[in-house]
Amino acid sequence: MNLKLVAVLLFLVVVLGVMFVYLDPIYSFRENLCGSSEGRSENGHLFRSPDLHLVITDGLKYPQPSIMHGRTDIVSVTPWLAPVVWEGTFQPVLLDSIYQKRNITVAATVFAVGKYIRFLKDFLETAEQHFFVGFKVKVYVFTDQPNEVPKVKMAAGRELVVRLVQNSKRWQEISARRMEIIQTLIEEMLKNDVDYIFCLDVDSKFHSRWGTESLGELVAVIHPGYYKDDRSRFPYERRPTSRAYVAPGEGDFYYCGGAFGGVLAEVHQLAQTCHKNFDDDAKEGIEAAWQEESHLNRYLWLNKPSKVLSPEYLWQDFKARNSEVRVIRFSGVIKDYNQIRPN
Ligand code: UD2
Repeated sequence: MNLKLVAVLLFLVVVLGVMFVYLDPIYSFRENLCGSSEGRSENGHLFRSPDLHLVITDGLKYPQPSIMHGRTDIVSVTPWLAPVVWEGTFQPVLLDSIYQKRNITVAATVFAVGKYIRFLKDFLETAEQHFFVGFKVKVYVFTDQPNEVPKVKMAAGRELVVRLVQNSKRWQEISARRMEIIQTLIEEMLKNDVDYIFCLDVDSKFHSRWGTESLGELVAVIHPGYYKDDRSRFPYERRPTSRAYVAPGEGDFYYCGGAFGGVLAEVHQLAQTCHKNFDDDAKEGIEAAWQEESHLNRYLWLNKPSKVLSPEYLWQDFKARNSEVRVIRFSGVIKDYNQIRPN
């Protein structure tokens, strides 16, 4: 082969290589971003519909919405324009129709370690009655006593997955270590068909609908105990030496450790950050005032939730219902800490 031909061939190989390296990711990125539906616009350009917007079923009927009339006793949007979900601010028929079309799967995690196993039956039975009814649901139960997990009849499309975890001598450790386990679970789940995940306390029961209105990228629940208080009274971690520290004059709301969720990538980042900060604090001999709940609150101060659920989504049975709470959807049961905690 003469030298000129070799040079031309080499040149072609380099040009093709450059095109592959630079153009392929651009096309792949566009495809990933745009999804699969494809069409041609009027002027002949190829376009792809991203379907990121909400699509309803043609012919669906529901009450006319208004931007003039609605609830006036509560605030239903945050200063960063995330919805705050209260009864009367959403239309279940409309939202269910949108997410049925998307054929979503929702996962829930719940930990029942040591004596907390006694709460699991009610949690699971009431979840069957109220949590994403009519949708594909996977409930992941983490326990040190897999044989004690109650047999609860689940509807078609709903599944219970039991995972073994270690017990601990300290309840604080059990509660806080959930973040690490949730982080690992999500890393596994990414291969599965799960779209959203909610992480919930076991010592609670569902009393009313918890459904598609709660879906969002990063979802947090306002704690029922502090939503009328000035933020100086919130039980944030106040020692600057902790990675959960929230300074005076900072913080939006006090969020619950007992319920949060969102899409997998967002909840993964939240769990990973809270787990790492909890561990790094521990190495320096510090444990935040409310363990992972304090780290969660620090995280959600810096990383604003895209949807906020009102205290309807985590009430406490010992509290009388306030008038603005028209529906209690999920509520912590009354428990005797001396009876159930290991320390
Ligand atoms: C609050 C939070 C909780 C957590 C904790 C601080 C709410 C309603 N609860 O509740 O989520 O942030 O403060 O650490 O916001 N668990 C066991 N076995 C045990 C102890 C705990 O399985 O021995 C699990 C169980 O799923 C329980 C959860 O950890 O629901 C939280 O523990 P908790 O309910 O005792 O925490 P509590 O009431 O202080």
